[in-house]
Amino acid sequence: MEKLKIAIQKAGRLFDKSIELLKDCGIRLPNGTGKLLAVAEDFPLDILFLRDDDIPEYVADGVADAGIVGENVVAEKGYNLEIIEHLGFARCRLSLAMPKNIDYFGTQYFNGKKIATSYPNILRKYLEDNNIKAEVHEIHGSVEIAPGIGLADGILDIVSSGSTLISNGLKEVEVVFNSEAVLVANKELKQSKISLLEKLAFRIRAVQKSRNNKYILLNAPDEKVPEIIKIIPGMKSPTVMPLAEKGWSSVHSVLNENRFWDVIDKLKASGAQGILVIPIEKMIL
Ligand code: PRT
Ligand code: ZN
Repeated sequence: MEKLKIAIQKAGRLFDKSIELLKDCGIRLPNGTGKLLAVAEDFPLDILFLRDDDIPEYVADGVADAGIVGENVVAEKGYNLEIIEHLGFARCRLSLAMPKNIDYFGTQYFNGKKIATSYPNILRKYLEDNNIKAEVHEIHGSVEIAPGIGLADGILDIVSSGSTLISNGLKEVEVVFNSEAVLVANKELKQSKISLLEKLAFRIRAVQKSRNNKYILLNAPDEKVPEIIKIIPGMKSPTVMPLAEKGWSSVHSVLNENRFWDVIDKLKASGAQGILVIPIEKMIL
């Protein structure tokens, strides 16, 4: 039987979330780590555990059919891969940073300067696009200490909270690239593999949707129901059921996480009571 081979990071920031996502997609892995390859139990899938930097190349070469990796790594390696889904975790940005006590007057500050980074390709492209002539100094690991030891005038590095920059006396001055984990695939898969990949992507979308949405139940006086329905329109239309107490109804709907508190405030103002919000496990539209 045809199988899909997917590469994920063997240890690091992407590992737990990658495993959790596969699990939420109904794919179980045998226990025990440290192996290069695992065979999934209830989906025709083999999982290869690799260093994240190697994933784009393995997928491009066809050693793996697909992979889960940061968009930053995909962009830096430059292979021609298909981005199938954005996965919403390992969000970060690649930013230019410089010593905090030096004035920054715009991108031309970096003209004639030396910039340290582990992302030379992304940096060179940015410099070219912005007409900056700077020296690119490629280093691996601890990029943030380069200005402090006189190795560079600035850096291009991954930022998430920004605390690493602050504790090294640096300030973030330009966001060059926004990144999150993505599912990538080889562009020349055979049809049988594409079908499996689509099946996996369908499950991933259902998991993602469910994470962004909540099931909401509330009680309201009948005369308030039309107003409340406008606030929580639901997937197709909300469910409205009479309560045992005359003149009252229960309204059920689905609520997007991004609008959560705003919607709750509006519902309360409209006379909703006994509001319950429940996580959704899967959402198939
Ligand atoms: O061993 P392997 O090569 O597989 O792993 P790795 O050490 O190269 O990568 P890893 O596990 O550190 O990160 C994997 C991916 O996670 C990256 O390629 C990014 O896509 C994503 N990611 C998300 C991050 C961060 N957030 C992050 N904060 N990767 C690194 N960092 C580091 C960053 O290098 C910096 O030193 O955290 C520091 C900044 O964090 P803040 O919060 O202080 O700003
Ligand atoms: Zn790496």
